[in-house]
Amino acid sequence: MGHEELFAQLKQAIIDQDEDAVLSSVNTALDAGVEPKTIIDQGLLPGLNVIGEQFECEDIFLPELMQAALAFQAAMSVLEPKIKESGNEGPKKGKIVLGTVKGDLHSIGKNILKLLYETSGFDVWDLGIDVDLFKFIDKAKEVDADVIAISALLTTTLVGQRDVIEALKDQGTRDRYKIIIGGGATTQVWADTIGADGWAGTAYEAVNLTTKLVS
Ligand code: B12
Repeated sequence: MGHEELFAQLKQAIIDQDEDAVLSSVNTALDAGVEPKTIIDQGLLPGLNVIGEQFECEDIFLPELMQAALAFQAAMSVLEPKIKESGNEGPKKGKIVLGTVKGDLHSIGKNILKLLYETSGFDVWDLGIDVDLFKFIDKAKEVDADVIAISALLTTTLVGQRDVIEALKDQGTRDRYKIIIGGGATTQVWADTIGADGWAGTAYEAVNLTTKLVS
């Protein structure tokens, strides 16, 4: 089977919310020598985008959305250790406190970002999802972080990113950290509006940007 066909199969398995099919397609692709990161980018994420569109058009509903997310996460449990194996053993680049804002339960993009940060030589403190703004601030202070990276997927939770920046300003510690924001609902314009130090549309761009910001 050619790679294009494998990607189509991976994408379709996510669209079908079929965990077994996702896992067997992932294994087929790995056996065919496809890189784990390529499996994610060319197969699984395009499938998740279709799921998002179908949800928006009300072709599918929350249970299907959740099922697709679970199938995606099952694939990540196979791919993540393989990506880590190929990780960076060189000198550490910096300390990052990462999380998804208060009220927001989306973790997939944040987890991909965490994985890429770790394999690119950063130390990451992942606070998880639904993170209170003071948790970001307290953890950053505790570990003497270089960067606070904040994810948001919903237009209703975006303000959580601004709230972290405003609270840091109130405490007089805004300039101690680089603040980088991202996640489906965010834009460069939003990052500029709230005074973040950077925005990236993909986890790969985020790692490059963060590397520049801390060097
Ligand atoms: C999977 C999913 C879910 C899953 C999440 C499971 C999980 N563990 O994450 C579940 C089922 C829980 C869910 C719930 C909901 N969801 Co939802 N969900 C999605 C879906 C389909 C995919 C999201 C995703 O993981 N994408 C893949 C990742 C890799 O993309 P990403 O997060 O954007 O991350 C990339 C970049 O943005 C970047 N990045 C991410 N974080 C960061 C951080 C930094 C600092 C940087 C620099 C970069 C960066 O790197 C990543 C990799 O390249 C999207 C549709 C879509 N296409 O995005 C809807 C979507 C985000 N959900 C939506 C909605 C409405 C909901 C619900 C409100 C539905 C409901 N009625 O209950 C709830 C909200 C729950 C809550 N309080 O959070 C809407 C949001 C609309 C809006 N603009 O506000 C979307 C867009 C669907 C739609 N089109 O309507 N959802």
